[in-house]
Parts: sequence; C-alpha cells; structure tokens
Amino acid sequence: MLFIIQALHAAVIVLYRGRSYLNMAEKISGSDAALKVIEEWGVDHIYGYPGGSFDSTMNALYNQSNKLKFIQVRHEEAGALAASAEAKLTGKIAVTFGSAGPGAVHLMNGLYDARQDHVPVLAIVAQVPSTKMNADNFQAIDEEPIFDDVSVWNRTVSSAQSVPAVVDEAIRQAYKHNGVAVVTIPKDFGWAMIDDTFVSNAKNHVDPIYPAPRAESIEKAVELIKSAKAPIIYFGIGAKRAAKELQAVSEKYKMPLVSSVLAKGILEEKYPAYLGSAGRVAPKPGAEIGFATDLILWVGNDSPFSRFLFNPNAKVIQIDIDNEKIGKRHVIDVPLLADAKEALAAIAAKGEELSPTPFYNAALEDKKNWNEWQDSFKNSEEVPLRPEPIFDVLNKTASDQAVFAVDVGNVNINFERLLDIRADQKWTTSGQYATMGYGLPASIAAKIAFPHRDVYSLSGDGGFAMLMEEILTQVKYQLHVVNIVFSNETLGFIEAEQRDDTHQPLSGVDLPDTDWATTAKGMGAEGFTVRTLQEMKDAIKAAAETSKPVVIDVKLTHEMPLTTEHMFLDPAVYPQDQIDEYVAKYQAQDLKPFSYFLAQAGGEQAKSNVVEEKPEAVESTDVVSGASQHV
Ligand SMILES: Cc1cc2nc3c(=O)[nH]c(=O)nc-3n(C[C@H](O)[C@H](O)[C@H](O)COP(=O)(O)OP(=O)(O)OC[C@H]3O[C@@H](n4cnc5c(N)ncnc54)[C@H](O)[C@@H]3O)c2cc1C
Ligand SMILES: Cc1ncc(C[n+]2csc(CCOP(=O)(O)OP(=O)(O)O)c2C)c(N)n1
Ligand SMILES: [Mg+2]
Repeated sequence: MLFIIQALHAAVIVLYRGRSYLNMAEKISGSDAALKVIEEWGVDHIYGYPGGSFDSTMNALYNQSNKLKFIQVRHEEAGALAASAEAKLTGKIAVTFGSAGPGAVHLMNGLYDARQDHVPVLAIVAQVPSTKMNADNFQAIDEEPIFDDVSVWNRTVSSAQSVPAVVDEAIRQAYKHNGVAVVTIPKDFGWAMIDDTFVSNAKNHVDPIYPAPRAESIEKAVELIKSAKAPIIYFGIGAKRAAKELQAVSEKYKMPLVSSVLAKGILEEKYPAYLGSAGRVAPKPGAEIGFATDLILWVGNDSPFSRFLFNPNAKVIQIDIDNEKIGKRHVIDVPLLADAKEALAAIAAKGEELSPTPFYNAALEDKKNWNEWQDSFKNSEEVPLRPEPIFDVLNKTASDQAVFAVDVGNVNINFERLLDIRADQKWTTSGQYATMGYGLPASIAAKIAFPHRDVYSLSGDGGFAMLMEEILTQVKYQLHVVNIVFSNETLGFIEAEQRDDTHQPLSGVDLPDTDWATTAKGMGAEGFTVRTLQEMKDAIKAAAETSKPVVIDVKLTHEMPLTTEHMFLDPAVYPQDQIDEYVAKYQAQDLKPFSYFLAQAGGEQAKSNVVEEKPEAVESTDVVSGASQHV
C-alpha cells in the first residue's frame, strides 16, 4: 500500500514538474517588468532621484538604460514639475519617481501642478520592503493617504507578480482622467523575480470621442449671436485644436476674441481681432472688453477668475466636453456639450456673414492703441531696465520653434503682454496651481522633449531661487537652455497686491540683490549680467555661441507693470485726479479707454461696466476692471 502511495506521489510530482516545465515563463524582476510597461507606453525617459528604497528600480533603470533614460534632477519636486511640464507640452504621459518617505513627499508640489492643469503623469513611489511596512521603520510612512488628494488613482502594489499590471492600470487611469496616477512599490517586490508574462496593450490605446453638438443648440447659439450688439469669443486651452474654427466664427460674425492665459498661442499674437487674455495679467484691451460685451461664446475655458471678468448680465453660450464645467463659472443660456472644434465649425457653417459693428471696430482700434503704447518702450534706455526692450530682443532672436518655460510672478504679466507668440512656438507655465519654481524644471522637460528647439526659461528672482539647483541638471545633461532671471529685488507680483489691492505696508517681499551670473558659473553654466539693452543683445548673441546652459541675470526696474485690474483711464467713470495719477505713474499718456474707441466708431457707451448686483465674494473688487481675486 505504502509503495502504491509513494508511486502515485512520484507520478504527481513528475506530472507537475512536466507541466511547469512546459509553461515555464521567462523570469524578470518586478522593477524591470514595471519599466518594460512604461516603455511600451512610449516613454523613453523618467525624472527622479535615487534612494535605498528605490535600489531595485535603479537597478532596472541601469539594465534598461538603452531604452529608458534616467534624468537625475536635484530635487524630486523638480522631477515632478518636469514631468508635468512635459505632459503639458507633448500631450503624452510623463513619468517621475521618488524614494520612500522624504523623496515621496518632495514630489508633491510638482504633482499638484499636473493635477491642477489636468495632464497625465505617472509617479512611482518607493516604499520600504513589504516585511518592514507599517511597523515604525526607517523612512517608512503610510504613503497612500498623502497622495490621495493629488491623484486620480493611487495604489500600493500588493504582490511582486502584479507589479506590471498595476503600472499598466495606473497609466490607463492617468490618461482617462487627465491626472496623476501613483503606484507605490515596496522595495522587495522590485527585486523579486516574477514570470515575465504581462503583455500591455498600450499600442492599441485610443483617444476618447467627444459628443457632437446638437443641431437645435447650434441654431439657438447662432440666433443669440445674430441678435447681440457686442458679442465676443472667450476661449481657453480646450480650444487648442480649433484655431481655424475660432477665426472662422470671429470673422463671420465679427466677434473679437479674448482667451484664458493658458490659451495664449492658440492664435498668433498678431491676429487683429485677438485681444489677448482677460484677468490680472491681461493686456488692456483683453481686460476691458469683458465689461462691454452682451454675449460671450465661451469655449473650452475653465478659468477660475472668469466670473469676475465679464459683464454678469451678458448672455453666454458655453462649449465644453465636460458636463461638470457647463455653467460652472457663469450663468449660461445655451450649453453645448461638444468638442470645441466641431461645435465652432457647426456655428461657423450655420448663419449669414455679419458686417463689422462699431463694437468690433472699436475693439480692433483698442488693440492697435495698446500695441503702439507698448512698442513705444521697445528701445527704452531706462536703467534699471524696463521689460519691453528685453522681450523685444527675445521676439527678434527666438526662433519660430522656440519653447518658453515661464515661472510664476510678474513674468506671467510681461510674457502674456509682450511675447509675440508665433504659430509653431510653444510655451508652458504653472496655470491653475501657479507654483513658483516652475520655470527651470519646465525648461529641462522642454529641452529633453524637443532637443532641436531653442528653449528659454523665464523667471523672477524669487521663482528662480526656489529651484535654481536645477541649473546643475542642465549642466549634467548639457542642455542648452537660456535661463533669463528678472531681478527686481522683490516678490513683485505680491508687492503689487499689497500696494494696489490691500493697500498695506509692504511686508516680507523684499529680496537681496544677488549675482546670479556668478552663481551660474560656479555651477558650470555660462553667466551674464545685463544692465542695459546693449548688454542684453550681447548676452543673447553669446548665448547662441555656446552649447552650455546660460543664465542671463537682467537687472530689472523695481516698478510694477501697468495694472489693468485697477485701471483709471475713463473720464466717464473716474475723477480726473485719479486718472492723472494713474497716467503719470505708468507713463500712460497715449492710452485711451475702450469707451473712447467705441464713441469714435459710432457705438453706444456700454452700460455693462456697471455691475448691477455685486456678487458677495467681490466686495472689494473694482467693478470696472474686475479687480484682483488673486491671493
Ligand atoms: C501668476 C498667474 C496669474 C494668472 N492670472 C490669470 C489671469 O489673469 N487670467 C487667466 O485667464 N488666467 C490666469 N492664470 C492662469 C489660471 O490660473 C488658469 O490656469 C487658466 O485661466 C485656466 O485656463 P483654461 O480655462 O484655458 O484651462 P483649464 O482650466 O485647463 O480648462 C480647460 C477647459 O477646456 C475644456 N476642454 C478640454 N478639451 C476640450 C475640447 N476638446 N473641447 C471643448 N472643451 C474642452 C475642459 O473641460 C476645461 O473646462 C494665471 C496663472 C498664473 C501662474
Ligand atoms: C511656491 C509658491 N510660493 C508663493 C507663491 C505666491 N507668489 C506668487 S508670485 C510671487 C512673487 C514672485 O516673485 P519673483 O519670482 O521675484 O517675480 P516678480 O513678481 O518679482 O517678477 C509669490 C511669492 C507662489 N505662487 N508659489
Ligand atoms: Mg522679483
């Protein structure tokens, strides 16, 4: 009996071994399997910073360095910001990582940037070995809860074998929800050898299809446009594939265009009916027009300030692909749940062409007046320098393919107003999250994603100092980025708020004069200090002649940019002494208010710049300009 049992047992073992021999898969480490999936999604580099808990994945990065390049940033925040910027610039998922504990926490600021600007980013977060988790060990923190808010999807891998499937799922979720997916991998799962059987379907991934507009809604929209006296188009980044259609609607129905800040670049700056953005950073025509309109065609725009920037009584037709956004920022009359390109094309195809109205003609004249005023400072020899000559040099020397990585501060105002963006140029900033320190990491991402384009980072002296260690990353990878620092020895954007909004004594905004050129040289980059227009021209020329990263420290005026939020120009609204003070402060003698051009064009004075019922939250808001809601 015993013999029979032993024989059966032996037979089972032979059978089992035979089966497993037949099915035997190749083995791969958990971390190698994770990286293989990332590569299959078309990613060829990954930003991060090593740590002991990430050794297994660093080993895999070493193994696969011919397919997946590791970009060693000098702060995990910069890696996450670079990934976010790259996703904004390319529309593709970008990947970043941090080691357990502090490395993970450092990622947070950059991940929030991706969250707020709705771009797909994968964050791989290391964790101590599974056997050491949850038992008060070195660098062992409960990572999942801290990533909950920032992410659209956030999981800790629970077995080595599932690592590749979980990474694949994370990428799908990041694309689906345009946000941050976080995968936390305990160190031992990264080392463990697993069956190399996972197959990703990345190459068959498809973009979503958005609903077509309803015919009856298009008809209603066209009727409203035709009966309006002062209709405008207000578009956002959601219209990025619809430049032609925006122009078609504008030209057919004679509607001036304004945009969100992020939508700068969808239309070329020189397009005559495009008045720039609305809001605090806006040029004057873009800031004024919203209070003179009676109908807004609101396209792919979710700007948080927008409800303060327009006549609250204006009618609104809103186009958006996301039903959560419909009616969110303004009371609306016609919802169009549809892709911007399709809905605009349908509107353009529908009605008869209209003749230019006094309102439309006034808008074009307003833009001309503003451009001439800005241009009058282009050759200014004022010292310390005004921003206009600096941006004039950039407009003349940057190529048609240039990429601009814009930090947060007054540089947003100056870039918005003074950089004459061209069709093939690209730019990025930290839009809704608005984090200082964005410029340098974003420039690294731009140069890596587009090595043949000329790349500029533009920062204030506050923003530059926040992540300036990333010059070392530019040096390490020989990234020829031209970094321009606008040194005004103040946190200017906040100084202006303290002066103009809250009327308080300046508090905590002053910065010391710093020699950024020497600092850059100490890090292995080229450095130039610019105090005059000629020095700027020389520095840009020298920058083109080196392959090293370059830092150009522009010693800028301490004066703030002209405020279009608290704009005292219209004698029908403001007392003359207030106008005189404003004009003298900003050398604005040649600027005329929109009402002047409207009267010239034979139009009626807009009543709409008087807000009939002030919303509660705008108690301190200037009713004509929609003053600051920034904090
Ligand atoms: C210092 C600073 C100051 C700023 N000041 C201003 C300011 O004064 N004015 C200003 O405008 N911004 C300002 N910003 C930027 C601001 O914070 C927001 O980031 C920006 O206004 C959002 O722009 P958006 O609505 O175009 O983009 P998002 O917020 O990304 O919204 C895009 C919208 O488009 C929709 N969409 C996407 N795809 C499509 C499609 N195919 N068809 C139709 N709809 C689509 C989305 O559902 C969403 O509703 C500032 C930023 C900084 C850093
Ligand atoms: C991380 C972070 N901290 C604080 C702020 C608030 N903030 C917005 S702009 C700004 C000042 C920017 O100063 P600087 O970089 O010198 O540019 P400037 O406005 O002087 O040109 C500050 C403090 C922020 N947006 N991000
Ligand atoms: Mg500054």
